[in-house]
Amino acid sequence: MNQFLWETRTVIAARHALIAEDGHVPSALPDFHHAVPFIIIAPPLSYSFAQIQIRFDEGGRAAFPADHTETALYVQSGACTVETGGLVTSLDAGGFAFSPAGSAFAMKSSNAVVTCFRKKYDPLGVPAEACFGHARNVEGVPFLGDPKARLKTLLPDDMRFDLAMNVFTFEPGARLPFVETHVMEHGLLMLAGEGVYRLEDRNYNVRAGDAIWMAPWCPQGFEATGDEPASYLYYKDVNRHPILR
Ligand code: UGY
Ligand code: MN
Repeated sequence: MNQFLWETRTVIAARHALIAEDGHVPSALPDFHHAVPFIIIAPPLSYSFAQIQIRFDEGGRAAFPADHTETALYVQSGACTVETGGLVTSLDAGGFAFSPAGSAFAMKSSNAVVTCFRKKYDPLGVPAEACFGHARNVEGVPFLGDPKARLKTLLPDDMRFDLAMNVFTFEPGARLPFVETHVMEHGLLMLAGEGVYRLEDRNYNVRAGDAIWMAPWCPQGFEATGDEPASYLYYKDVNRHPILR
């Protein structure tokens, strides 16, 4: 027997998961044509969200229906056009979009790889409208005063939104200042570089392409290792009373 066949870096634990690309398996979804969805994280693993990577081929198109689910999209590579709420926008790598619940969300591309975070909208007041942007136009704010750990909050930081999609970039040697333990759940994609992720009581070497699920209250820490900055995209549920979920 070839032992190599049975090796993977993927670990599924009680309150976290490291999901490496070596184990990805495509799904089929309605309204996907020449676009392959990989459902990286979803219930029953996660509680509040799904993390779906879509790989587009020539003439690719994909759509999510107008239902109770909202979508935040980030373009990892290539270029795509997205349509939601009557608006059409072209996005290249680093571009992002938000499509509110109740709006259909259509994507077209011949080469893009995108990550979508999807969650059931928890209504409060007037819902947010569709929005678009590019990470290069969002200021990276020093995290808790550390200029070597910079946080980009891509979506508007206000109570209309019940999810956040952020990009965190760490200079080599920079780290989260303490082991966080919080009610918010995370889905994460390593975009660049490498580092060590502390999850519950384990440490993992992580690199670009790795995905991580962190359950509510999963103790978590990160330190960038290697010579290049390390960067990750992540989802977080925000701005709602937990007992009302
Ligand atoms: O927003 C956050 O909770 C962030 N500091 N967590 C993380 O990077 N694991
Ligand atoms: Mn956190």
